[in-house]
Amino acid sequence: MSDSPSDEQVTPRFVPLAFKRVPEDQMLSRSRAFQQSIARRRSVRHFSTDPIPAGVLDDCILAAASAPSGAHKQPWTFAIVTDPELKRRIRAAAESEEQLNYGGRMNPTWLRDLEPFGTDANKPFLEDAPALIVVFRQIWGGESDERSQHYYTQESVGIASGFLLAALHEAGLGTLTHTPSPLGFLADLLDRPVNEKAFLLIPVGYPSSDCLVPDLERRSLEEVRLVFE
Ligand code: IYR
Repeated sequence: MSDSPSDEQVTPRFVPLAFKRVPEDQMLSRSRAFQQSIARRRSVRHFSTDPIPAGVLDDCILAAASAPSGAHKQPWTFAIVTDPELKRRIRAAAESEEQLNYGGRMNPTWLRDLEPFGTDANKPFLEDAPALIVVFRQIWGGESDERSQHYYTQESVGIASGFLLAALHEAGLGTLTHTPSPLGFLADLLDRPVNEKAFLLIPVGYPSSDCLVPDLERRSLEEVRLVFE
């Protein structure tokens, strides 16, 4: 007798892992090449309006959706927004929240910490970028009357978002990890069900030709790495 969804669960068939060992003499050049490529990724706040070639965003989303997740629940939805009117509404909603943030909802220390980045409540990139990808986190699965539990959704969606940023960068696109706060308006504007919470808003496109970025330094290997031998 099966009286709950978990009773109906089937144990997956196990199959041999199709793992290809990289020859040892190529490993260091590959790890170095990836490190050097991803280190060139920068947060882009000034976008060209040029469109993105068809299919690129779909591939990147599939790469993101291949991330590991708690109990393989795959608790994510990725919304691609290119509709100018919808982008305009997202910008308006984000800017009205950010006006409150910059107007005092962020404390003085926070505002001072943001000064080097030159950010303010004005968010033209939400309309200039040819696409916005909104990452939603599913706090549970299925329909409300037959919910399935999801696990480690923050970690799972965080990892998927990292895959997505890396894939978009490797495809030749600029991105920003934008977190207008609070993010609730995104689920409303995109008509998402109650189990989906907006996690991250990622403007995507080509940097504008006059795009400036802050000249930042990254922590060195010695600063970020511990070795226990
Ligand atoms: N969400 C605001 C403020 C902001 C906060 C942090 I922490 C940043 O690293 C960048 C911005 C905004 O988007 O302007």
